[in-house]
Amino acid sequence: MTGKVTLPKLDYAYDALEPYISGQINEIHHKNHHQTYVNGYNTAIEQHSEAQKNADVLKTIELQQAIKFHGGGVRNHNIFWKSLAPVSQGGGKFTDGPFAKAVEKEYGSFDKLIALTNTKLASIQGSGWAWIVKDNDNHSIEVVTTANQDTVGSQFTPLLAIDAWEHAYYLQYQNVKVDYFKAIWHVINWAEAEKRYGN
Ligand code: MN3
Repeated sequence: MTGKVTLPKLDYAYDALEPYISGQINEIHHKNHHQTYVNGYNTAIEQHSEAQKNADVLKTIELQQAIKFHGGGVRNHNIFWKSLAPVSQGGGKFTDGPFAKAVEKEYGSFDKLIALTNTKLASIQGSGWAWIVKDNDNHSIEVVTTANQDTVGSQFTPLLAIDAWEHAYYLQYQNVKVDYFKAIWHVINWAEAEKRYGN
């Protein structure tokens, strides 16, 4: 079947984000969790296409949740891996392009944007994501959260995605997720945000 989504290769080794995110977490997160969303999405789309051929209205309705969940999982993780970089490849390093200037203008500093994002991350109940996005109408930079594998809509250009599911940190940080939220900024790929902001 054409149009299948695939698991993207990472731009860095699994252990390249240590000590902030362990190699074990990255390997399981990529090879198992992300792969599961890829498989789930492809299966649901194939079933949807079959149901459509059969004019099975109920089946197409029932498949919508699986498409939303696994499709969100695919897109969110694709953006998540790009949102991270090893320190040796610029992880954690602030930029000074148009995105950086907009951050300064709207928030005062990168540190204030990080503090706001951490507050939003901490407020997520259960599983979800925090996003630094560009509003496509007024071009402002916003911090938004989504529940489960919900993704941000086309109203926003996602600049950075942070995974707040337990599978993203539990093996290393256990219940102290606030330490994961503090640590991740050491490997945030601000250059990626700069690139996405310009597009
Ligand atoms: Mn995840």
